Amino acid sequence: EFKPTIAIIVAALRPSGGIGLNGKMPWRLRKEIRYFKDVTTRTTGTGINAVIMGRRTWESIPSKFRPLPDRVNVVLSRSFKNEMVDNNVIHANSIDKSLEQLQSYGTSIAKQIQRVFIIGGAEIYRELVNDPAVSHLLVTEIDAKEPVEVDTFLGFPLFEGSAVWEKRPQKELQSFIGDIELENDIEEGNFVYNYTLWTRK
Ligand code: FOL
Repeated sequence: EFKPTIAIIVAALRPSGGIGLNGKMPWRLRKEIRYFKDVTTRTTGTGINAVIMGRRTWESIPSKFRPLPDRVNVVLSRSFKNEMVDNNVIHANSIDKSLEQLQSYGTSIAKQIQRVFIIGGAEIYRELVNDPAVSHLLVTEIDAKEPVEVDTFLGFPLFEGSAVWEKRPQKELQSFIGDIELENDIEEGNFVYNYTLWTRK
């Protein structure tokens, strides 16, 4: 049976939940993007991870960085008619179809899909956060010293208190990410941020 761990990963401003501006992220945080890359890529043993994203997030990734290397990339769009694999990128029109495709793709390349990361954007987070298959949220909580303009938000309540999700102790995050180094209160320009893990209550 194919039951990979499915986690949402996102960086969001507190307390607003802002995540985007004009189709891009409102910041460029070099250590944070390295954390994203390390966490989404890291596996134990022989498997490979997958990243699932919406079509607009795919378009927001600089073309020199996509498909994100060493991960199976899945792009979701309602206008994809059939599931297909094109240049190592899986196209699908639903999460269920994505998981089916991932299972058979993993078999075809003789690598098990270990973890699946939902990497956005807002519309995808909003639709998938309520799917009980999503067991973990990896949230980078960003505080801004000076106000930041955003036009896109995490589509679900979290920082104002969630009836569904609870923040876990840092040692549980460390155990989830293995040997990746965690730093606290990282400062970059206008921003100070921390990495957190949330699970269902
Ligand atoms: N979650 C977190 N915590 N931080 C993010 O930046 C983030 N970004 C997205 C989704 N969840 C996130 C979606 N946007 C790249 C660019 C945009 C993007 C996701 C990834 C990207 O180019 N990543 C490269 C590394 C690029 C670099 O080294 O500058 C990669 O290989 O992952």
